[in-house]
Amino acid sequence: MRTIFLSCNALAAIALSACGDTENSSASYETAQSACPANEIGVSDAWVRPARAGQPTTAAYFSICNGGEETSLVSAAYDGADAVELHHTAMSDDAVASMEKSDGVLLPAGETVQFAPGGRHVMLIGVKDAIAEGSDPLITLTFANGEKLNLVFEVRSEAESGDHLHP
Ligand SMILES: [Cu+2]
Repeated sequence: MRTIFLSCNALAAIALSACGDTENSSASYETAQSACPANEIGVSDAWVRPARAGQPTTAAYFSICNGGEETSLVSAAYDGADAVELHHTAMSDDAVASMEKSDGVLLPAGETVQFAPGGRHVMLIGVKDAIAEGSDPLITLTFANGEKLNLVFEVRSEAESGDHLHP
């Protein structure tokens, strides 16, 4: 189990170590994939919408770069909620957005998968206490290869897009 603090320094350290792992480093900054930690899963830009007292659900977002073999994100856990689910917001033929639960999100080798408003997100259901800006909720991601990442999320308000509202 590792705890990753997602600061600019941490991201810089990841970029530097990725560079250091590359024999021929001249081209290593040219694609977004170069920020992938070698043989590991890297998560960046992890944030969660604040949850006010009495608000039972909120959503968490991040981007995952898989520097290792193909695997899947199979679950997420947050102690302060009754349940945590992997969701995908889908648009129906008549342009109505709805959320679907998924049992796993494929992470192809060398690719980045975004969890972002309007798309994939981690849904926190039955939030027990308010999640306020300035706090640092800890969410654990579990992968099919057995790897777990304990991530400190930033609590960040953004314009409401409605994607996190459960029907
Ligand atoms: Cu959802």
